Amino acid sequence: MRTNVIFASAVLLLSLATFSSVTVAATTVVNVLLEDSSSDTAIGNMRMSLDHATVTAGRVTFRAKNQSKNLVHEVIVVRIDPKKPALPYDEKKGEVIEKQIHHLGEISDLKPGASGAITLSLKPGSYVLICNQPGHYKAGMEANLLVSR
Ligand SMILES: [Cu+2]
Repeated sequence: MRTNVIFASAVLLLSLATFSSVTVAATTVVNVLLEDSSSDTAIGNMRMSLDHATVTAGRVTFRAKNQSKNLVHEVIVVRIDPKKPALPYDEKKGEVIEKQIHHLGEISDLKPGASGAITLSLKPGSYVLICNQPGHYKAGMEANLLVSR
């Protein structure tokens, strides 16, 4: 009888351990706020802000909300090359050159008030989220994200 109790406890502990390792591997959610002077007059220009500066490597869900009253915004997730940290930029178009960056995925063309999400599997490294509507990147729509081990 006593052996059965010990065995049952061991099984219980084992399943708890399995459960917690699953919990650790769960997806991290990063909320992304897209704002400009139409959503908040205190914002001189445009802004992209994240509720995390660092996340652990693995699955990351980005949930973006466009707070603008009149502008389309978007979120592009870019992995930064440590040897070339500056993103290539086309001054004429007012856009980051998407063909020349490590473009991992995007939540494109969010209408004013709209929300969207994307889930990516991220390796450790430096990343930047940008809005590449013409002029928006230089107007301040970028946010850094560090992915740690
Ligand atoms: Cu934008």
